[in-house]
Amino acid sequence: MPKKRRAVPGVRSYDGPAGGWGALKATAISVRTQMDTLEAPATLLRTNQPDGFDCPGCAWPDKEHHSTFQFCENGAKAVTWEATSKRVTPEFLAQHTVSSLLQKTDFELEGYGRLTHPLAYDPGTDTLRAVEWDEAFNRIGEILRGMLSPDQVEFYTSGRASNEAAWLFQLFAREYGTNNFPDCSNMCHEATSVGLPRSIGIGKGTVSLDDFDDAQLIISIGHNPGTNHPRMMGTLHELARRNVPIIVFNPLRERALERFADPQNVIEMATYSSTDIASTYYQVKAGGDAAALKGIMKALLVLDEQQGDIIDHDFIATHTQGFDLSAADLAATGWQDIENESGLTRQQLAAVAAAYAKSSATIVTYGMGVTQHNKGTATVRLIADLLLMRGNFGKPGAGICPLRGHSNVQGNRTVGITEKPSKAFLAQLEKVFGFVPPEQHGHDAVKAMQSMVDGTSRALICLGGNFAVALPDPEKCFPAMKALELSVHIGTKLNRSHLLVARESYILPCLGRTELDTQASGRQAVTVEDSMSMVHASSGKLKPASPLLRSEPAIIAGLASAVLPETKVPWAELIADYSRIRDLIEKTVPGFDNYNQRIATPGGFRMPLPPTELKWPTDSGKAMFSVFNGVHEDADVQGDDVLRLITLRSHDQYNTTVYAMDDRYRGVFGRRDILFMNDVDLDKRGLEHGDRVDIETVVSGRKLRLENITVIAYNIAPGSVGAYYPEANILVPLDYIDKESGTPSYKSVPVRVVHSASA
Ligand SMILES: Nc1nc2c(c(=O)[nH]1)N[C@H]1C(S)=C(S)[C@@H](COP(=O)(O)OP(=O)(O)OC[C@H]3O[C@@H](n4cnc5c(=O)[nH]c(N)nc54)[C@H](O)[C@@H]3O)O[C@H]1N2
Ligand SMILES: Nc1nc2c(c(=O)[nH]1)N[C@H]1C(S)=C(S)[C@@H](COP(=O)(O)OP(=O)(O)OC[C@H]3O[C@@H](n4cnc5c(=O)[nH]c(N)nc54)[C@H](O)[C@@H]3O)O[C@H]1N2
Ligand SMILES: [Mo]
Repeated sequence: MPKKRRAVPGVRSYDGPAGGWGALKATAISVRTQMDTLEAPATLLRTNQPDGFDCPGCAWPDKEHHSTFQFCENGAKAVTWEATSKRVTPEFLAQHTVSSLLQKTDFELEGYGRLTHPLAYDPGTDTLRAVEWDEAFNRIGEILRGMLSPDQVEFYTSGRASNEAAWLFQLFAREYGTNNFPDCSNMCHEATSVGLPRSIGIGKGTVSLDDFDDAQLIISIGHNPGTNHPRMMGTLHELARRNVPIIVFNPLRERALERFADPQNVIEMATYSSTDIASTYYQVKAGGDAAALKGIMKALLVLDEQQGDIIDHDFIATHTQGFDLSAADLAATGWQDIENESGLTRQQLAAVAAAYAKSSATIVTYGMGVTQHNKGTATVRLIADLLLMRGNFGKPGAGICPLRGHSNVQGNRTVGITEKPSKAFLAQLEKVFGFVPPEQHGHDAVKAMQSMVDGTSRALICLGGNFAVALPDPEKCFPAMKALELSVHIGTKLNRSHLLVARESYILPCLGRTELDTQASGRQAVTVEDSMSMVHASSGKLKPASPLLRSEPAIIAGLASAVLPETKVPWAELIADYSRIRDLIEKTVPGFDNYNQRIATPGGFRMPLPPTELKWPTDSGKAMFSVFNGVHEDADVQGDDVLRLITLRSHDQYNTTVYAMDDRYRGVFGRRDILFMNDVDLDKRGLEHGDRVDIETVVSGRKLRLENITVIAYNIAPGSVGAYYPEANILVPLDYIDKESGTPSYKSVPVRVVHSASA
């Protein structure tokens, strides 16, 4: 008997499939509220077309990049949000103090529209005032040259930056003298970038879109493609219609993984029908994936003993090392521990093993549900182990598929945004440019912020993003931003990190992907690398939001020229024609041979992926099995009343950018102050659907609290609760990280939930 529940404002169950007409309607609304509607159709149709721009929405690839326009609700939101006709003018800023703007929500701040002028903070009036570009560059140059050490400066990159911008940015910082490169990847897929090289020799996925045509089984762990990689839904939809099993592991029932109506599919649209996506849906506990993966592998070993021919012993002997140790550890791991930690039964995990044993080509896809945990790196390695056990590399239809975040986050890393550069890369920079780059490793995102908190880092230069809001623990991060001597933000829209002003702060407004970028040699294109390692060109056509905007490469060149009077890099020449930047990328980064020629073909080219040819660039030259100690995450907190908090994205947001206040598929409308909780956990606490609660973090010596949140009954694994990012970041301690990769454990914060004291 379903429980009778009280009505909660803005909360109602969503019974339809994901996608469908609701997606078309939502797109129409974002076009109407943001864009000049005359420009909208042409702009949206240029998304991911050969002569168009790369969609800033996500890093999922497109077939050949010249197919017909693929409708995507959240891609359209990302485009219309950038191509908005709203503007943040100097007049507006003169009337609003920075302190008053800080009282606004993230949604309101970006909602004011595009930045139009370079801005400097004026402490006398507490406002941002327009400045000339050269005034900003010169003053930033003076301050940076005055630092005691280049290592007092942090150079942050958000993964929307193009290859050209990112490569110039690392060149600038390394010529200046530091490897401090915090980047959004450190909060995202760092567990992949650290774990996969240890297992298979490279930190990237190994599948292409074509592999999905040949796959016989998909295992999807910890990602929500209906919202975050919507174009992937077309692929999953096709597979489901061909009866390829899709096994999902996710604590929440995500609607798009259950049922999806493809807006591309005329019949589904006309008949209001939909397709079931997941063949089986396992509601694993938050942080329970390692246990589940170990259970599946343990069951697979048993099957192999019983039936033979399940484990690919030939593949293991030829291509791998460490299998025996891994198998011994699996044998020693008890079922009771596996069941407790995963929340799944031995029978369920054995059923997955049986399905896996039947498939001759399997792809495992995964996202933040795997990486944002304090054993994220070790869990990524278990996924590789599972695939290696049946030789699922180097053949069609098989491999590993980490779903990247920002549309060019993978490319940023490829071209040198890393705090741990290889010796070979540094040597090549020295050879080509004749300056000696610093060897000492620098800071990742958490270390950069910790150095700002303890006062050793004094300046922050951000190529995009919203550093302080994306990181955990605003109670520590926000004051640290304000204590800096200098902060500089290259951005398109106002956000909170810009407003947490330092002693001196500059905001430098840049062109977005959709806009025309004209330099001395004419219209320019930039390049990006998608989740499947395809590199292709992107160029916008829209008239820039303001005549004063500069491109990201031009701004970086302007900064570098002002900071480094003796520079060895011909910055102005490079900006006149971006193909010269690409020539230099080709000279300094392996895999970019004939870069300019190869991006002239629609669809571009693929970066080298040795594991697809059964080559393993690990130390041993073989793929390496791993051993995951036990089944637990690091948090040393037990207790019946402790829950694991997952922080996640709503359907209407892009990271810290909130487009609107709805989360349609989860049935939440017009609000974000929500905690999702299972009925069993509600009952245990004497709570009811709609009650106001306070949430308190259990791991920290400090008191981290989020108060007066509405708890709602939701189909989420018992023991796990969910709340929205970035609001819930206040509950995530800055040092609560995966020690191997430095990634914050955004998806397994131990918390207690009680009736709100303020209700
Ligand atoms: N529209 C839109 N698109 C985006 C973004 C956006 O914010 N909006 N962000 C971009 C970026 S930077 C990224 S990194 C990606 C993020 O894309 P996702 O990886 O999909 O990220 P999240 O929304 O954080 O959701 C993670 C999913 O993991 C599940 N999960 C949480 N904890 C666990 C766990 O312990 N185990 C398992 N198995 N599952 C778990 C959650 O229930 C949720 O369904 O999307 C990119 N694309
Ligand atoms: N609690 C919690 N925290 C998380 C996560 C989570 O799941 N839970 N996810 C983490 C993840 S996966 C990521 S990737 C990070 C994201 O961290 P970031 O990448 O730092 O954050 P974004 O919100 O994507 O950045 C938005 C800002 O980018 C600027 N911008 C937009 N377009 C452009 C452009 O074309 N050029 C430039 N220069 N600027 C532009 C705008 O000013 C906008 O305000 O957050 C992390 N934080
Ligand atoms: Mo991300």
